[in-house]
Amino acid sequence: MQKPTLRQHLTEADVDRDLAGLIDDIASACRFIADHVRHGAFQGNLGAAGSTNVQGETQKQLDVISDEEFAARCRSNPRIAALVSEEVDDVNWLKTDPQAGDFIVYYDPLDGSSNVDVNLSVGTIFSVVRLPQDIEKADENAVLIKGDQQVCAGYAVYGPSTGFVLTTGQGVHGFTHHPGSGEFLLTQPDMTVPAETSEYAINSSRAEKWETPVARYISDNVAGKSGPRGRSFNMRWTASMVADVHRILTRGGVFLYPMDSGNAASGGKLRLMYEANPMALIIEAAGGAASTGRGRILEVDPTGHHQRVPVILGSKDEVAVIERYHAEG
Ligand code: P6P
Repeated sequence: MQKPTLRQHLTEADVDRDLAGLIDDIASACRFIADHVRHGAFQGNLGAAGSTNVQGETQKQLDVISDEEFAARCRSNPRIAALVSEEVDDVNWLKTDPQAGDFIVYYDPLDGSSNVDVNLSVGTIFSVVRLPQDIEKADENAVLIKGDQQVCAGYAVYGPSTGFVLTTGQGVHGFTHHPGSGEFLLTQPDMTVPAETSEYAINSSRAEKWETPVARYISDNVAGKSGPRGRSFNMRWTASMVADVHRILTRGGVFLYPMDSGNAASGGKLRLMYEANPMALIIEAAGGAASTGRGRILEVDPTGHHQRVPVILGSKDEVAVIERYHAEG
C-alpha cells in the first residue's frame, strides 16, 4: 500500500492551511539542503568557509549554503514574519508590520556540520511559533517566545537516507525521502520514546569539566551491574544532535549536553531557540522528557535568541533519574 506523502499526512491530520504551507516550504528547503550535502564532494564545498558565525564557530561552506537555501525557500511565504538562524547574528525580519497569526521560524540549517567532511550524519532543525498578537516593535525581544508556545517543530536528518521528523502537537511522525518521486513518505508514524533505557549519549572527553551530579550519574552508569544502577549501560556519541535524537526517538536513550566548567559562562553549549526547544517539543510529544537538569526546557524564559542552555532529554524515567542526581547536588 502506497505510504502517504507529507502533504497528504498534513491534510489528513487537518493541520491549519497556513502552517501546512509553511511545513511544505521547510520540507522543500531540506530536500535542497540534502542535495547540497550529497553533492558536496563534487562541488568542492565540504571545507571551511573562511568565516565564523555569531557562536564563534568556524563556518563550513555548507553551513552558509544551507542557511541561504533555507531562507530562500521561506522568505516568499507571506505568513512568515521573521527568520532566526544559528548562522546569522541578527533576526531576519521579513515583514515590517508583523501581525497576529504570522509565524516566526527558528532554525539551525546544518546541525553537526563538523561531521559533513567525514561523511557522518548531519541535519536541519526547525521550530515554529505563531504570533499571538500584532507586534508593535519588530526587534530582537519580539522573538523571545517560550518553547511551550511552539506550534510545530521538526528536523531533517541527512544520513543513509534523508529523514524528516515532525510534530504539530498531534504525536511525532517520521518521513523518508523517496528519491524516485522526490516526496517525503510516511515511514514511521506515531514515534514514541521508551520510558526506560540503558543507553546514554554524552561527550565523555569533557568529564573533568562536569558538575558533580553529572559526574556521579555517569560514574554510576559505568559501574554497571555491580554499581548503584545494577545494570550495564551502553554509550553512543555522534557529535550531531539530530543523529543522537533520531536514535533516541527510534530506540530510546538519553542525551546529555550539560553545563560544565568549560561552557558555564555561556550557560551551556546548545542553543535554546533552535536546538533545545524544538528537540524538547519533539521528545515530549513522543512521551519522553526534556530538562536542563533542574527544570523543563520548554519553560525556560528566553533572554536572547542565541542563548545557550544545558540539555538532558530522552527516555523519561532516565531523565527523572538525572534530575534526582541534580537535586541531591
Ligand atoms: P561536541 C554540533 O556542533 C552540536 O551543536 C550538536 O549537534 C552536537 O550534539 C554538539 O554540538 C557536539 O558537541 O562538543 O561533541 O563537538
